[in-house]
Amino acid sequence: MSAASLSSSINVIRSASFVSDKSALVSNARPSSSSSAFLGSTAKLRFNPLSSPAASLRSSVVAAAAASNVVKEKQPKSSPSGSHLLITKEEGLELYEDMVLGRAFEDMCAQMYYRGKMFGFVHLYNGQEAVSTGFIKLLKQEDSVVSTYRDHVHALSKGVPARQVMSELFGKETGCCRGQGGSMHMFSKEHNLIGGFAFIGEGIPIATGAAFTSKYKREVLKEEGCDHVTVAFFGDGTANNGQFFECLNMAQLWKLPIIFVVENNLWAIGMSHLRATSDPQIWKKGPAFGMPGVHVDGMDVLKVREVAKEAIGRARRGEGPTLVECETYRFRGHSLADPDELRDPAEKARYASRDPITALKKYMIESNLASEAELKAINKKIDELVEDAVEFADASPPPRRSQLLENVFADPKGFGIGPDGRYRCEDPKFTEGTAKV
Ligand SMILES: Cc1ncc(C[n+]2csc(CCOP(=O)(O)OP(=O)(O)O)c2C)c(N)n1
Ligand SMILES: [Mg+2]
Repeated sequence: MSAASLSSSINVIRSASFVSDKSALVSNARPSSSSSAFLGSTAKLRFNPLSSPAASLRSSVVAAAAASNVVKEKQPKSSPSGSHLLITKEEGLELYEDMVLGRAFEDMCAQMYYRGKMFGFVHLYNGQEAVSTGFIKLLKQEDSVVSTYRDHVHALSKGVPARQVMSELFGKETGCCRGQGGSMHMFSKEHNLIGGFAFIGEGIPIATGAAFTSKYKREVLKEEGCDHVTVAFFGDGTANNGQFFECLNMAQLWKLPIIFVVENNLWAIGMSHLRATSDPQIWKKGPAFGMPGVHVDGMDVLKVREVAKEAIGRARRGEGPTLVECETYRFRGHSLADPDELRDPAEKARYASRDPITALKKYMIESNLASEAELKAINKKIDELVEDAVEFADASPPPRRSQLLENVFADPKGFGIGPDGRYRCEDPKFTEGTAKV
């Protein structure tokens, strides 16, 4: 790694430190020890040193080099206005509304799933909202987002209407994929949501390709103003997959405008992060490939947003990719089918007490950025919006049968569907070989 890239990575790490300092305001109410409770579950994990010397080494590395130590390298920075606030009132209200939307929408999803309105697996994002909101609310419509199977909230933050997301979950024709994608495959061309991907790691090369497209348009096709960036979200477990490393290499080699955002919620289904990876500090893999790596408290939307600003800015200026590890936590099981019996109740309680929505609310009120009544009004507005989404989805028609072969065959009309819209296989003499294909 060159000295230049090393110093650039240190700068980014320092900027995260600076954020952590300032936005400690968010955590004023928390005991100071909990405001830097990184690697909370993994630090607790016990290894048997006799049976696994490597594991015991790993455990001490974690204790010695938890990212909270990284963020202790503080750089004091005064704001030009002399204000200590990281956001304006309008920005704060936008962040609050987006996080409340994500939470309320998914709480409703759980209800609808258990009432049998949705099919297949449904993975909720409860607890991780600060990551989606912190990044996506800084993006333009033309910027791209690539998600995973935990994709509803990314879609909402990117501006896909709640009605369309809920309808997709209900498998209805009015869904953003006309009911053909379902929970794990949200997609919207209009909003440049390039998709939820059910196979882990599958979205990372797609995102890398999208970022390559932006660079190609700008540098080869000379498209004026094409400074679009791509943000790829994926989990800690996924960061052990090969595509991740291949894409880090390509992205840095070609200085692509992409941000790799690892949502490290400490678990991959029932597998603890520390048990599955040789070095639990995922952000370090950025500098290993020559790009900045940042670790940030993913339960704090203001910290995430500051790190996101810097990474998105770098990408837009053509300075290349950034790897950001957001330490976060999911408040529910892996999917709605998971009884969530493996995770330690004390760990769950510890993260529940750091709810990112509660923290932002407290910051807004204590900083006189919003009153309790204003925030309540937002909650009410969102409740109504989610109710409306459910009613809309419920009343929407199911996809027509003719959609079945769409996106499967290049020309479904010429293949399985006749000019009258009926399936060829429904022709009376189809089995006698008389159907014209
Ligand atoms: C290629 C592939 N292998 C295995 C799976 C099964 N699988 C589904 S979710 C998951 C764990 C992913 O964990 P993580 O990346 O941490 O994401 P999280 O669910 O925590 O958001 C696995 C292994 C899959 N979907 N795709
Ligand atoms: Mg995970």
